[in-house]
Amino acid sequence: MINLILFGPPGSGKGTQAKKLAEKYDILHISTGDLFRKEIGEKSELGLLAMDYMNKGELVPNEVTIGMLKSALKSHGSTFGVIYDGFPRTVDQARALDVLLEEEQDEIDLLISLKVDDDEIINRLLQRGISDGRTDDQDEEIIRDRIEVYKKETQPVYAYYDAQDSAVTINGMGSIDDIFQRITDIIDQVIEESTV
Ligand code: B4P
Repeated sequence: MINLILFGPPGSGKGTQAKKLAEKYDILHISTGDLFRKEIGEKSELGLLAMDYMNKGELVPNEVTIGMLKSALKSHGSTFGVIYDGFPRTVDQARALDVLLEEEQDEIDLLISLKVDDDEIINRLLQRGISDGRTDDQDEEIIRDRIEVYKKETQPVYAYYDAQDSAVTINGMGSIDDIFQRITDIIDQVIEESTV
C-alpha cells in the first residue's frame, strides 16, 4: 500500500495532478471536493449542507467531511494505494485519518505540498470559474477568503506531517507536465525505498 496526500492551496493543481497520478500508479483517487460536488449534484442532505460552506469559501465541518471520507474508503475495498486530494484540510482531519489508517496497520507515506503564488492561484481559479462554471471560483473575494482559510486552518497540517518526517514541498508553478515529473520523481523514490 502507498498512501499519499496531495496538499496545497486552492487552485494549486491538487485535483489536476492527482488524476494523472492515480492513472500512472493505478491507485485510488479520493477528492473530498469531488465527493461534495457529487452530493450537491444529487441534491442530497449532505450536499445541501456542504454547498452553503463551499459557496462562502469556508471549510465544511470536520464531522461531516470525516464521515463522508470513511464511507468512501469503505465502498472501495482493497487497492494498491490511495491518493488523498483536498483531505486532510485541518489538523483534526489529519488525526482522524491517522486513526483510520492505524486500524489497518497502515500510515501516510508522504504528503506532497504544491507551492504556488497567490496571484497565479487567483488567475487559475477565475479561469476555471469561466470554463467550468464552478460557483466557488467566480468571485475574487471568495477566492481570497479560501486562500486565507487555507493559511489559517490548512497550512498547520503540513507541520503535523513534517514532524513525522513525511512532508515535502515542491514548486507548483510551471507546466502541468513539468510539475507531474517533479512529483513522480519523488514518488518513485518512495516506492524504491519501500521495496529495498
Ligand atoms: P476542492 O475541490 O479540493 O478544490 P480546490 O482546492 O479549489 O482545487 P484544486 O486544488 O483541486 O484544483 P486544481 O488546482 O487542480 O475544494 C473545494 C471546496 O470544497 C473547498 O473550498 C471546501 O469548501 C470544500 N472541501 C473540500 N475538501 C474539504 C475538506 N477536507 N474539509 C472541509 N471542506 C472541504 O485546479 C485549479 C485550476 O488550475 C484548474 O482549472 C486547472 O486546470 C488549473 N491548473 C492546474 N495546474 C495548472 C498549471 N500547472 N498551470 C496552469 N493551470 C493549472
